[in-house]
Amino acid sequence: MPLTHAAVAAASEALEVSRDAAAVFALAEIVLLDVTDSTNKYAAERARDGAATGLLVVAEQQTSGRGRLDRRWESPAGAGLTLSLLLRPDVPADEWPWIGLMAAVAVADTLTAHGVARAAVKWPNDVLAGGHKIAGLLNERVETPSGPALILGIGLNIDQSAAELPLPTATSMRLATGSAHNRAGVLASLLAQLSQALQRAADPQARRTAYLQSCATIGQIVRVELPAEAPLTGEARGIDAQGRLLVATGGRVRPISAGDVVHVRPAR
Ligand code: BT5
Repeated sequence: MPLTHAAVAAASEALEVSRDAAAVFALAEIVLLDVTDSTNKYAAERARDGAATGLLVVAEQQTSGRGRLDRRWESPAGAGLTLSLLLRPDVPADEWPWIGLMAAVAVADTLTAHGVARAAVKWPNDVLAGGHKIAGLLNERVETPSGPALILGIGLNIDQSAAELPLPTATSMRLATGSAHNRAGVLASLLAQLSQALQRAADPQARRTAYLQSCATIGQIVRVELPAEAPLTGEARGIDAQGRLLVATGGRVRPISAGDVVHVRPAR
């Protein structure tokens, strides 16, 4: 069923409950688009034009949905959720990665609340269900005349059949649970979870605990493709205060701030 503006606005009412407590995240404006190239691109343009924190952009279809490193996010019209949230976080830039990490936890928690088994985060912010990718996040810092902004981009597979997914290693809520899900309802849960998660992002202890609980990467032998050097393999041991993945390899522990992780097998 297509999302309507009324349904998205109703979904955002879930936020009213936590609005007092969560000054970090109140929806200022909702844009629902039938089609756009990329909601992240749209939100970034609005950010450069001065849009305030709390702009939510939801698209029924993206013609050029983006992943990290110029990869693509493929999702048929109306099958999943593709959205971006513009934030202007009032915290130092080295805290920003935690906002993205917590957003991934919010997606995993939303899936769990909707009956998806074994929903977990793969560091840094892919979301898996039973080891298959069900959601991806693309978080981008954008420089704007009124200061830097953070665009949180979320693609979540809801109604796709196996044939509508780009890879055999991908899944959707429908495939994972065997039943259909109301997209407006999923959006409402996701916004409420995001609101909570973004509050937690400001608390070093709470965010670390929440991330470690949700993250399937720790305790795995991982292969990490690094931006400018040869891939490395080692045991993912934990995350540090900056949210970097700690990988034990070649007799030392390397903090990884950016890279593509493959779970090879459990460490023990
Ligand atoms: C991501 O990148 O997973 C981030 C995806 C973010 C998409 C959202 S949608 C709303 C917002 N607006 C945008 O333009 N983007 C964001 P990455 O980790 O680089 O993974 C990309 C890879 O995931 C692709 O190369 C495919 O292999 C795979 N992929 C593409 N579409 C997928 C899907 N629907 N489900 C699972 N995997 C997919």
